[in-house]
Amino acid sequence: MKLYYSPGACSLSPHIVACEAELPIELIKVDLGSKQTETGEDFWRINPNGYVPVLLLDDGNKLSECPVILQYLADLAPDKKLAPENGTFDRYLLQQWLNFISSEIHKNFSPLFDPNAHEAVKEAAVARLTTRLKSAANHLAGQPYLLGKEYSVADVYLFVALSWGRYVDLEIAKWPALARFVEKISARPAVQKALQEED
Ligand SMILES: N[C@@H](CCC(=O)N[C@@H](CS)C(=O)NCC(=O)O)C(=O)O
Repeated sequence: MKLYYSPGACSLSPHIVACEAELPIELIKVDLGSKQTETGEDFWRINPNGYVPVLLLDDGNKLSECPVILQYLADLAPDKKLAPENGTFDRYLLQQWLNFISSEIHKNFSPLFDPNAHEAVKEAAVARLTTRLKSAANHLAGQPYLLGKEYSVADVYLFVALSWGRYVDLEIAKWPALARFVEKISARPAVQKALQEED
C-alpha cells in the first residue's frame, strides 16, 4: 500500500493509524504547491481533487477522504481495535465523530492556512472553531477518548487537527481537556514513529 502525504497535514492521521496497526505502508511525499510527488508523478493524476491523503492499494484501487481511509486501515487490523466493529451502534458513533472532525474542525482550519483568505473569513472560521473545540473539550473532560474508554481512529484524527493550532495562533491549551488529550496521544509510540517519519 502507498500513502500519499504531506508532512503534518491531515494525511498524518492515516500514517499514525498504519503505525498503530503495524501495517506495511510506503510513504510518498506530495508537494501540495506544485502537485508533484517526490517520485516525479503528477499528483493531479493520483487525485483529481489535488489533496492528500490518498491510499493506493496493492490491487490498484484507490481511496481518498480521511474518515474513509482511517476506517479502512482500522478494519485491516481488527485485533488492534482501532474502530468498533462494523454494524454496531458504536461504529456509527465513530463515524459521527469522524464527520464532526472533518467538516466542523478540519475544514474550519483551512481558511487560517490560506494566505488569500480575507480577515473576516478567518475571524468567522476561528469563531466556529472555538465553539466546536469547546464542544469536543466538554466531551473529553469526563472520559479519556472520544468513544469513552476505547482509543480509536477518531482520536488520531482529532489529535492531528489540534496540532495545527500552534501554526495559526489558536491556543489549544485554553481548553485543559484538549491539552491533556494532545499530551496523552502524542506520548503513544506509534504517534512518535509517524511524526519522526514525516520529519
Ligand atoms: N476532504 C478531504 C480533505 C483533505 C484536505 O483538506 N487535505 C489538505 C491537507 S490537510 C490538502 O491536501 N490541501 C491541498 C489542496 O487542497 O490543494 C479529506 O477528508 O481527506
